[in-house]
Amino acid sequence: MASSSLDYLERSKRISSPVAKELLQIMVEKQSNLSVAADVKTKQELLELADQVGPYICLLKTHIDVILDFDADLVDQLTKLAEKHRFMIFEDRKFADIGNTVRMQYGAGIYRIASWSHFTNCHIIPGEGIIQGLKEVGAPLGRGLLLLAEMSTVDSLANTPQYTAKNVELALKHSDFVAGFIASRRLTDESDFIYMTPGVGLDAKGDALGQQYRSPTQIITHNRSDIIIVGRAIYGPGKDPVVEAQRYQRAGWEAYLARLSS
Ligand code: 5IU
Repeated sequence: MASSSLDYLERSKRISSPVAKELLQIMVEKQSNLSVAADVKTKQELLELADQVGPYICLLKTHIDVILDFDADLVDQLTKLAEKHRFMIFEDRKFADIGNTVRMQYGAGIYRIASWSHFTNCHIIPGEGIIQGLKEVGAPLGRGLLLLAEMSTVDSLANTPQYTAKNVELALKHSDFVAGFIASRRLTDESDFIYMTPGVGLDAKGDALGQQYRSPTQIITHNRSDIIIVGRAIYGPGKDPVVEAQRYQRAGWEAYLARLSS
């Protein structure tokens, strides 16, 4: 049976990645396949947003390098909020350098991403060495990698069949560290991975810089992805993050139930 037709609970028992397993368990417990993309500028904004939306999400996606006043206390507090509300953390770092360099970028520097982020992601532009370099740092800490097999933007160069297929090939080869993909759809039934999709919105169709939005129904029910990643639709101008997080949580979960019954 294709694993996308199994429910999240059944998959949590079978999937090999420990972080994907924990994430699927949280999704079932909280009835949430919503990740909030917290693209805010300050420590206080990030912590406030995480505390507000925390009850409704399974995963908080960060861009830690945009935080003006980043310090080590921020990740301590974020980790506490993740425990309080039971969500996981995904630093959307999009590594893209050679293995030797990403090893340092992931494990060291100011941000020490591997020390606090359950998931991170990379482009496979440099080839297999980037996965090997990240794995050296992340695997001993029990972290998981997501491969950027597709992007949501209108003219992304990642969305070519050959490039996407190479992502799948490398994920299968490194399934001890690769937990899943960033993609608009499920890419393989050969082995189970977790799929996360940005570019999701119920109202706007896109932004002025090439972003495109599709509905939770399209992404979860029809494309068989697992997690919707939603940013500005939740905390943008005039939005109430609690109301919008609840709305997207509901929409994402209904789309999942529709997939199971289809
Ligand atoms: N993001 C995308 N598209 C992608 C990838 C990542 O939008 O293909 I990979 C990120 C960028 C931003 C979030 O952090 O997901 C989407 O935010 P909005 O919902 O505000 O567009």
